[in-house]
Amino acid sequence: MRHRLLISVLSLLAASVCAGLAFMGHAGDVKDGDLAQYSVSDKQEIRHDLSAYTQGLFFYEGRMYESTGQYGESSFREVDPATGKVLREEILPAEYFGEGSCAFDGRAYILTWYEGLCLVYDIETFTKLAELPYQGQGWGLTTDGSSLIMSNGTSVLSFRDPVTFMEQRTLEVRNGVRPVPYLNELEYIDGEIWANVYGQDFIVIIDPVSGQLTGRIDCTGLLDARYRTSSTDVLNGIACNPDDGSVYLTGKYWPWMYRVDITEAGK
Ligand SMILES: [Ca+2]
Repeated sequence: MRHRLLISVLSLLAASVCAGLAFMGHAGDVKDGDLAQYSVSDKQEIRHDLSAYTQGLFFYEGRMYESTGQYGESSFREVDPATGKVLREEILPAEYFGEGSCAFDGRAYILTWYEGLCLVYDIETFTKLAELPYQGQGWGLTTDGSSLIMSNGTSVLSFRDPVTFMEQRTLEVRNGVRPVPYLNELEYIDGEIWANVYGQDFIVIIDPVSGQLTGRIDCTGLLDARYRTSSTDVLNGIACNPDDGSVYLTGKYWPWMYRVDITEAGK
């Protein structure tokens, strides 16, 4: 619960925080005076399948699930959050590039990148129930408990009906006036949307009503340099266990995932 309490308290202080850091690497483009800055203050290492090109990570009823990508390597699996061991696995058809995933009402939803289909499985039996079509690319997926929330590589998130996958509304994510593109893996935590940004070592926190960023979590160095190889790919994968508020982060082809404490930078 630690991060929840800190974020709740610190959000009240956000207006007084003025880190003055440029965002998205474009110095001078955006003033981040209203953006709360967080970092990983503590982490617990948990093994992560080195062959997992992580696209989605989430908890459902106390169990952790992960979806992975790449043609011929894509899968959906249940993972032991204590050991990282893969407990169950469904290999996706070789012509599907797995993307983000989440669960709603006993069903797991797994996006595909270019295939335009959301794969729906019974989360208890891993039996495929449906393939729901959508337009455009699929990147990240989460749920606020009533809608599914999807990213597609742009700055625009779409809210979708869990039964039909039809789009209900869209939300442009902005930092001030500037759109924030490349939104990737998503996690709905305590009324806000956390999002990986493709190729970046930070996570953004998004107000799901206004689309404005409210915070930025610096994850630089989360995966220690000694574990990096030529195969190591980007930070991607956010899961929160609502039972205890614990947050887990990982990356594509990372040897570790981390149960993390998030605190305001400099505190
Ligand atoms: Ca997630």
